[in-house]
Formats: sequence, C-alpha cells, structure tokens
Amino acid sequence: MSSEASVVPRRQLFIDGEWKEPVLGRRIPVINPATEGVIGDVPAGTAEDVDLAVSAARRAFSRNKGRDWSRASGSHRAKFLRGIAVKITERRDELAKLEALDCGKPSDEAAWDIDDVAACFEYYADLGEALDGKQKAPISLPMQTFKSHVLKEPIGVVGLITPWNYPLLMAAWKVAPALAAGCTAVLKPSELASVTCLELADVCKEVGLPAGVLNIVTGLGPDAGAPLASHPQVDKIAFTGSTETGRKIMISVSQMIKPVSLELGGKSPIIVFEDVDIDKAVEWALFGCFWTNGQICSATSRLLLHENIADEFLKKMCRWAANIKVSDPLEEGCRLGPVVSQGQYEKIKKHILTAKNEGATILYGGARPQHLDKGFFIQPTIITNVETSMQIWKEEVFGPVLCVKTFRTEEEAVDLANDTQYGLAGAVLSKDPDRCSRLTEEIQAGIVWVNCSQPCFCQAPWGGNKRSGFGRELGEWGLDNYLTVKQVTQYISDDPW
Ligand code: TXE
Repeated sequence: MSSEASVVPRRQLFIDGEWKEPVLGRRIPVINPATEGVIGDVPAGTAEDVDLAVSAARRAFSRNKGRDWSRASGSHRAKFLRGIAVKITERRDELAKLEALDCGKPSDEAAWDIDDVAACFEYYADLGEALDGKQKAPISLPMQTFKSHVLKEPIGVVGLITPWNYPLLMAAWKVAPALAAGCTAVLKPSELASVTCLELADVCKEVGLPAGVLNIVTGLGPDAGAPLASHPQVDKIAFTGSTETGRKIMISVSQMIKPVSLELGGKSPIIVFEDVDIDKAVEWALFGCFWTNGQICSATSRLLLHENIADEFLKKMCRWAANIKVSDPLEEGCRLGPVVSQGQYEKIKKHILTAKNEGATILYGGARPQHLDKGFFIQPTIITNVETSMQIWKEEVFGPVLCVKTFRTEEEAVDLANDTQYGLAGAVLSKDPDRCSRLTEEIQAGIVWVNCSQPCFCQAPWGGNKRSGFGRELGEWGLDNYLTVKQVTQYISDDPW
C-alpha cells in the first residue's frame, strides 16, 4: 500500500449511530485512479447489513417509540442539518483531497463540490424549517357541512443509492431533503467512491444526529444496492446511476408498488448558432463536456455547430483543448484528472475505437496523454464526421469525449438535438433572445441552459425525461420527493348526512 493510504481513514459501516463491522467481514479496496495504487479499503456490506440498517432507520422513524424523527419539528431537524453543513465546511480541504484521491476529480473541482454539499444541507435545513407552517393546509370545499385539510407527511424509510462521479454531493442531494422532510434513510454509495460518504457518517456522529436517522452501507451494487431496493421495509428508493441499473431497480420496486425517483444517463446537446461570440462559446462547449472529466450525467457531449462557424470554432477548440492540463488531480492547475476506474477507462477507449471504426474522425485526443504512463487518463477528445447512426452519437460515453455535427437551419438543429433516447439537459448558445426562447420550448429535456452549460443551483429542479429517468431533485421538488400528502376530511354538521 502506498503512502497515500494514511489519508484514507479506515471506517466501518454506519448503522444505528455506530460504526459496525460488516456481517461477512469483507472489504473493497480503494484505488487511486491517478496512480492505480490501493490507498485503503471500505467495508463491503451485504443483505444482512442492509437489513440491520433498515431496521435502525425504521426504529428512528417510528412514531410513539421515543425516537421519532418523523414527528420532530422542521426546526429541530434543521439544527442537525445546519450542524452537518458547518462540519463539512470545517473539513473542506480534507474532504476535497479524499474526493480527488478516490474518484480522480481535480482538487479545485472537488473543493467546489464540498462547498455545494454544505450549501445543500443549509438549503434543506431552511426548507425543512419552513415546512413547519405548511404541513397542514386547508382545502376549500363546495359543501359547508365538511371541512378538509391536507397533511404533508414524511414518506418513511428511504433507500438512497448513489454514483461515483459526485460521491458526496449526490449523497447530499438525497440525504439533506430526505432528513429535512422527516424521513430516515439508508444510503448506499457507489463501491467505486465511498470514502467521503463514510466521512459524512463521522460528521453525523459529531453533530449528534439521533441514532438510525441516517445509516450508511457501502458495498457492491448487487450485494448491497439490490437488497436495499427490494427491502420490504423501505418505503421509497431514490437512485442516481446508469439507465441499466435504473431499469433493474424499477423492476424490483414494482413488485411492491414502491415509489422511486431515477436520475439516469444522458447524451445532451449543445447548439451553437452563428451569431455567438466564438471565444465564449468555445469555452462553454469545452466546459460543458470536459468538466469532471466528462463524467457528468448532464455533460453536453453532442456539439451542434452552425456550418458557417464550424471551421473556426473547431480550430479554436482544438487549440484550447491542447491547453487543458491533464494530470494528477492533486497537482496545481489540473483541469482533467483520470477517469474513475479501469472499467470506465476501457469503456471510453472502446467508444473511441468504435467511432473510428464506424468512420468518424478523431479530430483531437483519443488516447492516453503521452506524459502519463500510469493512471486512467484519457485526453480531451473531439470527434467529427459523426453520423446519427453511430454509437458515439447515440450512447453515453461518460468520459471526456465530445462528438460534433454541423447544421444549416434552426429546425435541423432542433431535430438533431432531440435525436436521442435521453432527455436530461440541453444548451443553446445564441445572441437572439427569440430564438433562445423558442428553443427552450423545443428541446426535449428536463434542463435547458441558455448561453451556458452545466450551472447547477440547489434552488432549481434537476432531473430528466425519456431514458434519463423521472422525478426531480433539488429545490422544493427535491423535498416533495420525500413527502406524501394525506387528505383529512371532517363532517362538521349536527344534522345526519
Ligand atoms: O453505474 P451503476 P456504474 C452511467 C455511466 C457509466 C455507467 C456505469 O454511463 O459509465 O453508468 O457506471 C448501484 N441494485 N452513470 O456501473 O451500476 C451501484 O453500486 C441496486 C451515470 O458505476 O448504475 C452504485 O451505488 N443498486 C450516472 C449505483 O448503483 C445497484 C452516474 C450506480 O451504479 C445495482 C454513474 C443493483 N442491481 C454512472 N447495481 C449519472 N446519472 O450521473 C449497481 N448498483
């Protein structure tokens, strides 16, 4: 084990407020994708551990048992969420370093993620607190003899299954609203990047979060994720990950008619019209596809360029791509780290090779950078001469790979943008406000960016259509994911009905 090992704390599962050795005693190695070295390990939970975690969450949720998180006021719950935000901020540098080591994210980006994690807990502390006045709302009825109101109640015990591209942030997007709503939770992070989620457990201990309110079971998808999704005592599943695993989870929860929200893959377009400031547009296009090493569900990985600017745009883009510093994520100025794992590395290389074999042109990149002989590094890659029948046009790569097509008319641009099985995001770059406004309506996606790509705010809903899933995270919609509505109607007349 390398000297990096000392920075990865050795943790256990977090169940019922305590560190617990996994029942089967197994562990999963943590691999630094920049060096391919083993830098620690995390517990490999299985169905037995999931069962213990769900029971703990159920006890913490249950009413009238003295541990009723679900009945606590929003402001009581908010104190813990704010406490978590404070501790996360205090540990910003350490958490960012762990994130960078675990998933290969450039350390600056990892630090911004940690800021977003703290902001998310604060935001949902406020929203949960504001619920106090709104949990009970009257309904006006057409008959005087009845009186009705609705109660917004926490849905119950929730299972939260998260990916590796934003390990702690994706956990925060689910944990913060779930806890703010009064749910208790079992979090199952990705086996490829669980380290910071276990540190979240440590933070929960530090702030004295009541036992069982949040339980964290690390482990492999089929061993820990699948039993969580199918657990009869779990009332809802929220999942972010691949479309394939989303489908499996949907099948599993359908057996019990359990609600599920799914945030899945994407192949989002960025449309650039000829009236743009080319320098700025090049910057957005690069950022939109290569941010987080291209491993973002919303990456705008299909660039649609107006044919009149295509040559100049692509020349500039290649020049700028050559200036992107590809290095160990802890190195100063790193803009592109390694992709998360050997598996992802092989998958991306295969996509590039298939594009080549199908007749596309690798205009820039396409290989491991020459100066790096170890680690799962791939150059920023720009592919042209793409046909809509090609795999590179249709399938999510989830790496720093951009494919490009040109268009002549607005109509053609819209058709190309919507020519995808996914519907997560889309971006339009143009100086014409009317055109932008038309396109925001035409693009079939849950998120549309105008003159930018990838901004993300706690307040705005996040989620997709088509095979990108359904349900929305963030904002008030994120809180609603974890609430259920109860109608209460009372007969208030003395007369018999
Ligand atoms: O995803 P998985 P993987 C896409 C991206 C990537 C591909 C594969 O294209 O190349 O998915 O990545 C848990 N029951 N995205 O294999 O398997 C798993 O342990 C229950 C898009 O990592 O979907 C992890 O916690 N859970 C994406 C989580 O599911 C199961 C982000 C996600 O892993 C399970 C990540 C099962 N049977 C990858 N099998 C996005 N939308 O942002 C696995 N899991």
